[in-house]
Amino acid sequence: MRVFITGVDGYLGWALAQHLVKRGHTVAGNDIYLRREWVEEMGSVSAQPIYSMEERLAAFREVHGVKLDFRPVDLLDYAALCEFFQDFQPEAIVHLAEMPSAPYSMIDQQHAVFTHNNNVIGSLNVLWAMKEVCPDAHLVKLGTMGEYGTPNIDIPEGFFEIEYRGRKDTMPFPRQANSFYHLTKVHDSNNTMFACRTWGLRSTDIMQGVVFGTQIDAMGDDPRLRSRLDFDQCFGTAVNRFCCQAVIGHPLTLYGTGHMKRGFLPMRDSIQCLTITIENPPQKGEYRVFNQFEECYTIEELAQKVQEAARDVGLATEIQFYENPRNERGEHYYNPDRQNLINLGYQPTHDVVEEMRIMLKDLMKHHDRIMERREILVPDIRWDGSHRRSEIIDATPVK
Ligand code: USQ
Repeated sequence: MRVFITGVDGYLGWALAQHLVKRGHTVAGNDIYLRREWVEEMGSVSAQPIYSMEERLAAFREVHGVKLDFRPVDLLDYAALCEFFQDFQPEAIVHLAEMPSAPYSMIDQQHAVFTHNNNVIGSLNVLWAMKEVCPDAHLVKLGTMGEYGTPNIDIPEGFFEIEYRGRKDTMPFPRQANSFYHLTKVHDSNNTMFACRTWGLRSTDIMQGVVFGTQIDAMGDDPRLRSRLDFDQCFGTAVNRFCCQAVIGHPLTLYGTGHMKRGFLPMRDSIQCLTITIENPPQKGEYRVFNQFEECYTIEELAQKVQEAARDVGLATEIQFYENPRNERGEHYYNPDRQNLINLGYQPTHDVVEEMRIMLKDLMKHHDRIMERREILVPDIRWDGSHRRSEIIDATPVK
């Protein structure tokens, strides 16, 4: 199949491109390296060194034996996007080119507006380009579990049946996003659902949990093929940050109660799920939603798993509670479904601690890169706009 990946230089895009060519697909993609710039803006770097796109593309060809058809096209440049689609004629489009950080979108007015413009307009351009150039292609759009928020009832996959004043209907499940970033994903979902209904496009909206991991099998040992791995407060997700912290002996930074519950999945599961989705397209005009995660844990349980994995590789790690810079529920119910992907053959990784051991061993090689930037590990972007470093609220290590 001809698969187009927007954001192919990113954390998931680069891994997915390699996995797909190994399975015999033809891959093209765009990127304008914004992720590299944003992480630099945060005063950070990828813990795993990443190479220039030229070096990455050369390694891709050398190791995988095929060319990745790449252009540095901005999704906001509609004419260039249409031209690329016209030349490549994609059968599937995996849309990963968005600003993915909740804290980044909450820095100030400019960052909130940038996030909305980049994400919502970029995604709208993808929908229009599909309508104009390749209306039969399947859009695999990366949403987020964060679209649903943390309601006090079970979370279905996109839709639920509701009875109200004696009448029944199947409706989109309410979205209660908790950052300007997560809200862009809600707006994208609405635009995509509308485009499917109105123009007959087909799409799978992936509500993905928090991803972690340093590698997938397709990358092999060539460092030029490895993915980036961020640990700053904006682009480092919880597990990736905790593993980097463990490597340099920094306490694991648990925010607030540590009881916030989320769905997590290793990168290899994320890539497995995206591949299953691509290879099992929906009907024309269909808009379907898949919740994508391996299992749900509290952040404290997660930190304890990192602590266990760190112990296994010889690292002593403490957990510390910090004042929560975010405005989110500290205690809540959380029970989302994830049956759709299982029905299509998804086999969740069950040894999450083993995955963390692999990550820690990869990251230990880059101890000094993380150590040099240890001051950025404590967050200071607050949801109320009053930015200052968070304080430790309970320095007692968790048993
Ligand atoms: N957290 C800590 N300590 C840290 C970092 C995070 O306690 O050092 C807590 C946060 O307060 C939050 C939870 O861990 O309660 C998850 O935070 P995160 O930064 O790992 O993930 P989040 O901001 O939710 O966003 C990430 C990705 C985003 C994706 C989302 C999926 O950056 O692109 O959409 O995960 S989900 O969380 O399911 O919405």
